[in-house]
Amino acid sequence: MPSPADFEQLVSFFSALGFQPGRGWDRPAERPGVASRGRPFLAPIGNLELIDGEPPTLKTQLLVETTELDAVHQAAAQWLERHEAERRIGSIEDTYWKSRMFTAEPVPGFVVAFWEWQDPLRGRAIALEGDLSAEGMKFAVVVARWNAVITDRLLQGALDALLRSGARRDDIRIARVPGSWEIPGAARELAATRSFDAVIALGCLLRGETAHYEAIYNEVARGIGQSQQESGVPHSFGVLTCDTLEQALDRAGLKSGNKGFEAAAAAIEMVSLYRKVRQTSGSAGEPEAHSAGLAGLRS
Ligand code: DLZ
Repeated sequence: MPSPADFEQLVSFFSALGFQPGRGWDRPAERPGVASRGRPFLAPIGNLELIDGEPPTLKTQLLVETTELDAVHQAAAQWLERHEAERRIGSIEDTYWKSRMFTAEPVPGFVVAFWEWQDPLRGRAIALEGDLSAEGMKFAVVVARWNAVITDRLLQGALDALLRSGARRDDIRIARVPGSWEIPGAARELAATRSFDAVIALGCLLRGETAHYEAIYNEVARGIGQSQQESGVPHSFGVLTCDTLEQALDRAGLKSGNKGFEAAAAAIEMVSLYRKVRQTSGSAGEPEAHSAGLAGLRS
């Protein structure tokens, strides 16, 4: 049982290591001298592990697994130095169980061990993700003329994202269509040429000005999705659906970013992801049928 002063020290120590503070609690004394309080610290992933047999360390029974051991060691050492207790921290050492560990004693008698697996990938979920480099990629951008004050800005945003990510001007084809209604047909035609790694769809539907707004919007969204699925070429969706022009302006570069830029970034990421999926499924000997939908991306 730590003293109140030790408790404060422990709270300060664990806060300094980067734990997220949880919702604490304080219970007043029902009998003299028996007030209590709790200060939880949250970890992104948590589990409680009981160990039988040879213990991981003889110095403590409290072990905290981390994925940033060096940073935790540095933060702990700094905290102990500030509290003039430099000597109460050990150096990082290898363990016999393929990990590295150190112990610290933030208050006398309270020892905690921090450890991490030596293999940095152990225990981590490895996600397949696309990169944001557009080098060597070819794009078709379909942009609606209706509400051009908005769609021109979306186009500028999309071109900005493509060029700044390494795409060459010659590898970007812009196709203008009358309105959003025409986007899916043009997108499908462009995808069918097999000349592009991705299609970026840009348009703006304004509820107040569009009769049958819901019907048109649904059809545009469905058509772009269908073209993507049937062609196997990634299509990104940069068709704004707003109640007012003001809202649309916000999403075309004023207050809420530029959805054209975001759509282009999504297209780049998806092309990169498709390529990685093809590479990994090739090396893992996946059946051909699995990647058939991606065949159009082969360069
Ligand atoms: C007709 C129409 C209307 C009323 N509103 C919009 C709009 O808000 N955004 C847009 O992109 N297009 C609009 N259109 C045009 C249709 O999309 C289509 O181009 C025409 O109906 C011709 O087929």
